[in-house]
Amino acid sequence: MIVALAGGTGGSKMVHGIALAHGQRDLVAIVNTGDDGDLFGLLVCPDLDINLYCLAGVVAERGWGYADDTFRCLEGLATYGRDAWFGLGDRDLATHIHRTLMIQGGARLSEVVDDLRVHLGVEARVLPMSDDPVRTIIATATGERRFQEYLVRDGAREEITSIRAEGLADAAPAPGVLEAIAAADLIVIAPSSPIVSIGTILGVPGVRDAVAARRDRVVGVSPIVGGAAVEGPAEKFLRGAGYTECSARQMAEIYADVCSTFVIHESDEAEAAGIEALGVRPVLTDILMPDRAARERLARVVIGAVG
Ligand code: FO1
Repeated sequence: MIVALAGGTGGSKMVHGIALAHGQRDLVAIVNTGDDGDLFGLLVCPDLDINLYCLAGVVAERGWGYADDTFRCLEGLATYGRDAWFGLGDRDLATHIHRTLMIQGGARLSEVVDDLRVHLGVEARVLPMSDDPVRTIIATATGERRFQEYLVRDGAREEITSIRAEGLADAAPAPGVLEAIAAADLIVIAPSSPIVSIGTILGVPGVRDAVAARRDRVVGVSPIVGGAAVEGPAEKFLRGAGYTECSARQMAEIYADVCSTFVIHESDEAEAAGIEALGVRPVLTDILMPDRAARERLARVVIGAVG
């Protein structure tokens, strides 16, 4: 069984690649929920939905939301003066309405995700990191805001002064999370943000220790190439968390206690010695995933990286 720890857009590409290379039957994705939020009274879980839609083959080309969606409801809300900065498509809204109704009916988030998974025809198991609400809060010089407000509404423009994950210290791993980590033949840390995606998953009490206990079977994939993020404002999150270096080596250092092997881009060859010095084995390949073939190819390298 392969277990992947994943955030949203970058993470889902790796999860999809593993599904293409290995199949979905023995695949478990453990997904960040710190990006979740409430919009128009609906519980929205971007990273879970991105992974589900990607595995179901219905994700939009841009990497989030449902393919070929329309935005008539959002346009209508804007007409009434409502905030329309978060692109909730009409088909996507069905997911948020169904999830919210299930939660209001007493279901746990992990039960909802499994219900969505079955109805979307996804064979892989998709687990939220926790059933307990965790909310990433970003602080800048102008104040605090929720994760999606910082990223989407405000375009991640301001420097971050601090990041905290509300509810994380009291969150319990969702059912199946620790069991999957303990039973995995391979654990893949996807190229998502080490701070606001993977860092949040590893921050759920008990998860970092569980992954560290399997360190020999853990392979990480760098989200940084040539000192810059492959996608998203990863540098801002790193600086906000107090890191001054943005490099593949720095990523390996953040994960050194939990992963024995780290896959970096071939152009970052000069970083390999520094990664080895951390006690982490570097593997060099092309880690960019512009298309389906590249995802599958990288997944094969990642799967082959741990003997
Ligand atoms: N990302 C955007 O940049 N703009 C959006 O309007 C937007 C809407 C959206 C709706 C549903 C969903 O599941 C994801 C959505 N995302 C959007 C992506 C998401 O906010 C981020 O990529 C993740 O939170 C980062 O992991």
